[in-house]
Amino acid sequence: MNESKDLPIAVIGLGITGLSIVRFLKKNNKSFKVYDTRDNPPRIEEFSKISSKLEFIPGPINKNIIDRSSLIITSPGINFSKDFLDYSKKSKIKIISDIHCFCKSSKKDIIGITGSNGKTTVTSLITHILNDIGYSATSGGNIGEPALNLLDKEHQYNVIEMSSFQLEYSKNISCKTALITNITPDHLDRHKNFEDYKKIKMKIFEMAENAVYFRSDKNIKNINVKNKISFGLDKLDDKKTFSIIKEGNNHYIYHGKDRLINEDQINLIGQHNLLNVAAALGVILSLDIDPKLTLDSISSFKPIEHRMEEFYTYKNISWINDSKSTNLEATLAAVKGIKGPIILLFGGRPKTENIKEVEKFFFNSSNKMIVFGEMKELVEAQLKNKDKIIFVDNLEEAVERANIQALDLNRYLTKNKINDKINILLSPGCASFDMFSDYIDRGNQFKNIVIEKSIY
Ligand code: UMA
Repeated sequence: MNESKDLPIAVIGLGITGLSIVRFLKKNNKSFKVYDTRDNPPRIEEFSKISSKLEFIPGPINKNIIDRSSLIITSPGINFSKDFLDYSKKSKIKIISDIHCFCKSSKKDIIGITGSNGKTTVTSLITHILNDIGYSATSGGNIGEPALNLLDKEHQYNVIEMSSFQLEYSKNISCKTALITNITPDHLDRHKNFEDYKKIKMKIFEMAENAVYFRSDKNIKNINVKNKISFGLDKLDDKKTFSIIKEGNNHYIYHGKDRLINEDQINLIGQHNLLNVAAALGVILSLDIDPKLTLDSISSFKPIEHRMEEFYTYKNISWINDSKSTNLEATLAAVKGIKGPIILLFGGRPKTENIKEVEKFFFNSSNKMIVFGEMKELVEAQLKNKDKIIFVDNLEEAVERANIQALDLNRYLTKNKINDKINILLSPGCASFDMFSDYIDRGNQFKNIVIEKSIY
């Protein structure tokens, strides 16, 4: 930390991250003030127990804060105005993230994980594998537990999910291994443009000892790290590569020339999840651990809540909660990996104006789409297959209509002796804020509606 003047540090935001920053600063005997635009931010009560209320200042985030502070440590959800950023540069007051502070303070190995999709699954999977094979690992960051809270209980490996919001205000973070799962446009309402978003994501490799990356992704390039390990969809013999290869009806993960594991041995649905497993294997290899030692651990890993979570099956119908899909790419990846017909629950607040690519979803003529929320307008205007699309007003109605469609289809498949499983998939491809407080609330409501109605 670099305090240039004898002024307090400004902590911006009093959510879970803000509170973790406050605890960190108190432990290090630093003086601080906390700013939040809300009078009653989410963690104000916990804050009052550990700090004086005088250290909390509600109100707009403006230049006065820069004049009154030696350094700014920001929460990820803050979108600073250009004026604010320009003035902080001019005043030479640095803005850093909680992740930046964590990386500078941690004494253990950090495995940093970012990407537009899959990062939470990979973070959990790596943590699970490492603990299962006898190492000690813990996870934090964007996955939920703010990274700074881990400093009190550091394990051999800190597996940290890093969002673009956190990386934006992080510099020269030195990960033992840094991983990018993939880069597709996301959060463009927050970042200047896609180029800027890519640059922010690539910052994870600055100072990393090892880099693991998706080699089939054109957006991940010019990695300036000595030891590179890749995963992709083409088979390479090199021992520093992992590949997903289709043989017969099955997909396999290869390490160089060696076949490691097949999709039936993994409890995760979809091809994108095989890539997530390959990414985790890349990280394992980067730590000089033999990937063959991890196969049982991979098989025992269970899907995470709200990410391709198959939570209910009845007859031949499987209900899958993928509420974490908050962008189109996540939804396209989800449907691509599923075998059998899909009834897709799609909608919310769109993050992009062009959704024509979603037409791909109708590659299977039995697929149907049920659309809700603000996305309805774009679907109405841009998608052609209207006979396969049903518009509804809320999630409850979406569940009811999906169930009717699935039962109809099931009758047809049974009559024609087709043995396909039917998938009802909530993979909204949108932000949730038009109808829910966040993706977790959306996923929980979905599961509750299905279970309460005892759908059959
Ligand atoms: N807010 C205000 N005024 C303020 C401060 C915050 O209105 O003065 C609002 C923000 O605009 C935002 C909300 O409060 O809508 C939360 O912001 P925050 O920065 O206080 O968030 P935390 O509660 O600390 O949670 C953050 C991450 N949230 C965001 O990046 C928005 C959590 O990721 C993360 O789990 C947590 O830190 C621990 O690291 C959530 C997320 O949605 C799950 N992440 C995005 C994603 O995965 O796509 C990046």
